[in-house]
Amino acid sequence: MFGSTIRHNSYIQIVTEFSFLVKIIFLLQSQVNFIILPTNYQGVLNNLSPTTSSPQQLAETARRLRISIIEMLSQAGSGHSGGSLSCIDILTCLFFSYLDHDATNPHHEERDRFILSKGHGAPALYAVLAECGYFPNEWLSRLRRMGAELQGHPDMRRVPGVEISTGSLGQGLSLGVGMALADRLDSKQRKVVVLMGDGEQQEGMVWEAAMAAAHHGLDNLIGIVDLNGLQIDGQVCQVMNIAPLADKWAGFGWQVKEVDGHNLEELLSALAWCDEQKGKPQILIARTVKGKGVSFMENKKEYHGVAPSPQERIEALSGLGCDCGVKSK
Ligand SMILES: Cc1ncc(C[n+]2csc(CCOP(=O)(O)OP(=O)(O)O)c2C)c(N)n1
Ligand SMILES: [Mg+2]
Repeated sequence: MFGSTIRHNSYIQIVTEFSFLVKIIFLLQSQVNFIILPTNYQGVLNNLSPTTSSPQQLAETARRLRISIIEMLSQAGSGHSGGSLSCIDILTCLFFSYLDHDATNPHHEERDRFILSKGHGAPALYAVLAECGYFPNEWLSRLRRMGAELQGHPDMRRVPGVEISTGSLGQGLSLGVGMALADRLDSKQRKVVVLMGDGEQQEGMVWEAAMAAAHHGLDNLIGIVDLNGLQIDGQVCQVMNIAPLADKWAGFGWQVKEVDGHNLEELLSALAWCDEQKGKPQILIARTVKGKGVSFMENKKEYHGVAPSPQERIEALSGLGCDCGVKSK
């Protein structure tokens, strides 16, 4: 009996030590990724300067944000490249020229709200929020790490500037309708902007929300569709066609405008057009290119949910006019 107690205690000790060892290996593994990835990432991000709102300055901001997206994803070793790059020009216009928001006071009562309904485009949102100063740039280098603030999809509980946790496609517009209705009840002048994917348009919940917004005449609500033509499995028109999309939104009672989602001037004037509309919600159908700005990713479904390899990172950065990190390889 005594012997079996000793044996039992040794088993417990072995199991405890083994699980401790596993924990150490696990911790080391997450750090190794950090150590061996060749990068002077932090230096690049620190060079980002404050932006203002002329189309030329916005274009330069968007270029640097693309660099930030590439760095973030390659350091994480996973994540959604294509859909982050297709929407970054739209986000740049919104956050640096259109939305009323204050990074020093993320819960400001009078702020406009942005919902990234296509939550897998989180790297684009994180790049923008860091540039605005919502959180330190160092957070970007911990994208998708276990326990880190910035996960693969935005978490409103952990990330300042994220209004709503998203990732399950189709839900953002309903949340936007709720916010826009609440603002009206509170007599607030705030705008709510919801960015959706084109594949996301296949979700039935989008159209229930679209109907409700028009029924309630929510002219404080703007929807934007990132019309890049691709979803996870291939072309949207082949998986389940959404055309004619403009007619569908018009049929649901929305004011519709089609724009080039990479033309900053066009985007800015489309947003100004939204402000003039009365009595109806507005939708901007923004034609974009998935992977825009990184030549080998453009229009490739293969880069929907794949990060650049170390070699691809260098190629992508050089295409974006940045040799940052190349020497450190
Ligand atoms: C409800 C739901 N179903 C499936 C997914 C998995 N998923 C993640 S991204 C994606 C494709 C989305 O395509 P699209 O809306 O066109 O986004 P983008 O091209 O901008 O990346 C899918 C199916 C999900 N996130 N949520
Ligand atoms: Mg798409």
